[in-house]
Amino acid sequence: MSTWHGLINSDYRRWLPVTDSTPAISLHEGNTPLLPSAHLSALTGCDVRLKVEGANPTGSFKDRGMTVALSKAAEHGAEVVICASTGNTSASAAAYAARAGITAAVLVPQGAVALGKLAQAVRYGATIVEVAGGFDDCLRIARELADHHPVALVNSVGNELRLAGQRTVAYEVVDALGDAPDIHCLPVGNGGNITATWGGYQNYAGAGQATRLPRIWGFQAAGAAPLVHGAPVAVPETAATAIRVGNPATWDGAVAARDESGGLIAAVTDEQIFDAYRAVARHDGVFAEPASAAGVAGVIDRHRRGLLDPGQRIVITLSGNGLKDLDASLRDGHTTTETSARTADAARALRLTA
Ligand code: AN7
Repeated sequence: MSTWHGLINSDYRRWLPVTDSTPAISLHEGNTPLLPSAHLSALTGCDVRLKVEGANPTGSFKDRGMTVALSKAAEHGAEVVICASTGNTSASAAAYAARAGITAAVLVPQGAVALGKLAQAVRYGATIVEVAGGFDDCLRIARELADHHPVALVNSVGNELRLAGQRTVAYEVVDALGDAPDIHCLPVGNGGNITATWGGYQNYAGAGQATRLPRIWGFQAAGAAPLVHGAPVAVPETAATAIRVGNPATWDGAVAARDESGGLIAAVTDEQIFDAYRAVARHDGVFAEPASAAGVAGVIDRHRRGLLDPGQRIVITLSGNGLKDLDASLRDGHTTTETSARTADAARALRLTA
């Protein structure tokens, strides 16, 4: 049995911009499950697989890029890294910075970050600034700070290190399936991951590791869908806080991924996102955070509207772990039945007869 020691220590290392003098700052990220979904396959008549990115060390796909960004930051002797975040980037940056002995400064939108993500950043020892505004304001401030102070920006905007790391998801999918799928679906916020996922498939096909390229289907929340409208959204709104972004920094990359792959970027409502969030937990046993279910919502929506041909192989990225946002789960309704400390009462409450 071979053991896994993270992306930088794997065969994927040759795709990463690291050298012999780059220290490996790793939490053994990557190598995440690619699970068949019996439920979604039966529903759509397709072969649907779930790429469970919530299984990464800090619970999201961000770890793929952050291992590269912090390894390079450590190589260059950085003392402080900074990022803007809807939550997952801050948790990941904070963890990898802790491992590198670097200080992480994170800017998050006040009151609009799932508590689990904030708790991670706090526990990993990040310096946290809550900005009275949205993610777009956080990113503007982070960029200005990085321009004028000796701090390294680790947002994926123009950050080849982050994108190179995030491309590995496509390599893993191709290696698991033997070739690229017909369609790869994923949620879209700031546009970095759709850009990286497409870039990964392109790299692999270019190197002869895949014979074909997938269509990339990205999904934004309807209240935060600038790429669908073709214009920034001044006040983005969605309960899927991870993708509450009005002006994606990697706009051109996202549009190129859509157009070059013959794919699409479409909107799904919060209701559809939360329905999908419930469905993958209930039927597939995967607790993914709300935003990360946008790709599932999109597949279900396209199927219902007769826009999904059966017989295709579909991979859906579930980008983050449901444990990060317990409020979303409990707010969404839960069933508890109270009883006394007697076994017979519990049996009655559970409707167990005989
Ligand atoms: C679970 O943490 O942008 O389109 O600052 O956390 O690459 O932005 C998170 C984004 C999808 C969207 N799913 O990816 C951040 C941040 C989850 C996410 C996205 C995010 P991008």
